[in-house]
Amino acid sequence: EDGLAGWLRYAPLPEKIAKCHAKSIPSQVKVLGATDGLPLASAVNELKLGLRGIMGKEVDVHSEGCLGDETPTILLSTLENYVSACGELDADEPPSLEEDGFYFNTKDGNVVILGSNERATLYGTFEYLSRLAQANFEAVEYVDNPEANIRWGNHWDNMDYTSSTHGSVERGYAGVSIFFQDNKIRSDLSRVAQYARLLASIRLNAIVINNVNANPITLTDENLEGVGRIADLFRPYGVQVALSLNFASPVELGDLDTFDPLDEDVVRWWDDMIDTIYGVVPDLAGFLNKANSEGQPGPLTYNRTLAEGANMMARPTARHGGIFMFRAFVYDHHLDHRDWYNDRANAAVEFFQHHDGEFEENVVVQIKYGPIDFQVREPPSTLFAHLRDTPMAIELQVTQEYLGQQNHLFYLNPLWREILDFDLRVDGEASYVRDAVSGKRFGHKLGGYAAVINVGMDRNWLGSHLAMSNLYGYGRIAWDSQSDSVEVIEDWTRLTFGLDRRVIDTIAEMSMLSWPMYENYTGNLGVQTLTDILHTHYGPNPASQDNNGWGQWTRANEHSIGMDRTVWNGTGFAGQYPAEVAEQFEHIETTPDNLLLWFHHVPYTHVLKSGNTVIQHFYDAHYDGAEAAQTLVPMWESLKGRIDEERHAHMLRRLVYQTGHAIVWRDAVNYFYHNLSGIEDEAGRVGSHPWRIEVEDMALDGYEKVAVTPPSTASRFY
Ligand code: BDP
Repeated sequence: EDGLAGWLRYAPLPEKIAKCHAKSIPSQVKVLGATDGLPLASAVNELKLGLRGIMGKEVDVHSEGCLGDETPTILLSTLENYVSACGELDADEPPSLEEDGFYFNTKDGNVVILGSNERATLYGTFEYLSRLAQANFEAVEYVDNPEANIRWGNHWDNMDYTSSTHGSVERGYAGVSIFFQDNKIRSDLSRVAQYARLLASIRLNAIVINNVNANPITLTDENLEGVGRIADLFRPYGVQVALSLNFASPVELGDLDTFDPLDEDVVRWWDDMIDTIYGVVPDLAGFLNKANSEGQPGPLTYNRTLAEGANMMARPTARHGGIFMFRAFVYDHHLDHRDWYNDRANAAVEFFQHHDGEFEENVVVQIKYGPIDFQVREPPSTLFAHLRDTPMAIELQVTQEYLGQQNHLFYLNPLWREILDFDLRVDGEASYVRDAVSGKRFGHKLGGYAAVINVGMDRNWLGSHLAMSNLYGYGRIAWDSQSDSVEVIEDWTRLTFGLDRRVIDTIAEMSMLSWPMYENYTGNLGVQTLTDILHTHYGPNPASQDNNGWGQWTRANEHSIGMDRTVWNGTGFAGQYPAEVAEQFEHIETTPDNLLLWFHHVPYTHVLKSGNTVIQHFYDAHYDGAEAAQTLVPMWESLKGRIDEERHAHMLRRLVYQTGHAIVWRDAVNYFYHNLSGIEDEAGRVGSHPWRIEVEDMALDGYEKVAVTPPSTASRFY
């Protein structure tokens, strides 16, 4: 077991269970209208594979026929095909299906799976197999519709070629790209075909294959032919390909001397280019663009608005039925850090609020969940409350940038739920982030989810076996924002490691512990994740947060800490929320402790609602977090023999590393604030570990020194 199969292992059920339920599985499959290379055909293959694996059962497949004869049948079809071949469905209520939704019925001895389209039928098939693999044989009948129609993955894969990487992945921690190698599309794309199955099984419907920091050469004829080959591998699973575009392509790739979005030649260049791309991939989902941010080109370069820039490329995309995802992650990374009133968190609303309603209908603004950048604790982006006339999507990260880079266990669903469940109170009415992004709150058909996924060539996809629960969990939450985090981790565990209750409970416990634990030893009270900010976004480096232009500041000095984002005395960010929420965050008394330093600048001696001072909370939380991390290894060790040796050993190494690194984090952060504030830890721990040997006191003989940043990347566990 190397993890390659992910949660689609189709492992045999325990013999007793399989035997007992064998009869409830029909031996005959009827599939209506399957064409090779399209999702219905994949559904049949998957069904055969799954039933063989899980139940040891072979089935006969017929390409026509209706329900009704005496033989129990598994029926796979789109609802439309079924009705035209067999007439109205015999159900109490005719199923009301939305795009990508399916009807599932195992009640009357048959298994009926009817999708609103082909990929929906495939989703229903995966659902059936997932139930079986979890030994769930309950007879049920239901309709499952998605909450949002945009359920995309984003890859930050680079089309690059350096001496050390051949297709690197930005913020990727699982090997090189499965798509690209040496400035080209890989000739062997077998991993892509396997990946397509995983994505379809969690109901993602599109995947952006290249980095938002896009290399224009993705669009050369040769590379587009390769994009076509990639699309051919995703198509059978109903996953549409999308591309990130570089705004300066007309200059970088074409022979124009401008990329001004209002220049006629530029408009024509993009029209032709987008036609060409759709000529190669007619069912391309659309495009993603990062403009005027972190050095990327965009319309602001020519004093054109962001809307003018997005629309120029969205128009030809619309002609092909595509969606244009436009990122809201626009900010100035050369902010003057000495200016108390400067605040990167304000940027998205400042850049976008006056352009609401100016975008073409197929433009969706893609917004990171927090106003800064994937931190361990952020309030939701204020932009979700400002774009009423523009569809939105929320951007999440499956890749654990800032969050331990797949070396630390961090189960993300609880964090995502907290953001999605936040009520922004627009116009004093219930306005949950989940309803803003699904389109429900402001009445848009388009809307949904994007997540940055660091899948790479590592056999276990994400670098760590347990991190795969985040990819699985992302699919679940993008389909149903209310999915319960514990249920999700339990389902994933059953599918990934089997039915042993002890294994399920232990992995659920470790996973549910992971966010509070990581927050405790990395950055408390909303101060953000205190990682190295300038390069790796990994190990502890509280000193790197301030005194730079990037704007992830803590404003820590000898006396006090926190970003004052109030309207009355600070950067004004709190005022970007609708009135009720703004009022809450404006005042220290009504700001929850866990966001205190996000909104307020207070002395280290400020007393929290918990009764503790800020500094003592820092000290205690870092000890608590690091101590909690020590429980991971014994918990995992207790599963030895209950799961396969290979995955057990692999994870154990990571967890051992994490427990050590948690102590490194604890001491680095505590020492830093202890030195800065000069305030002693009431429990006398900080600065006094008799057993601790500082690195300065160690000597190595016979080694040559090489600089490694951060030092932990030199660890064999990295
Ligand atoms: C930051 C990442 C950087 C990305 C950028 C983005 O550190 O690698 O290019 O976000 O989202 O979090 O565009």
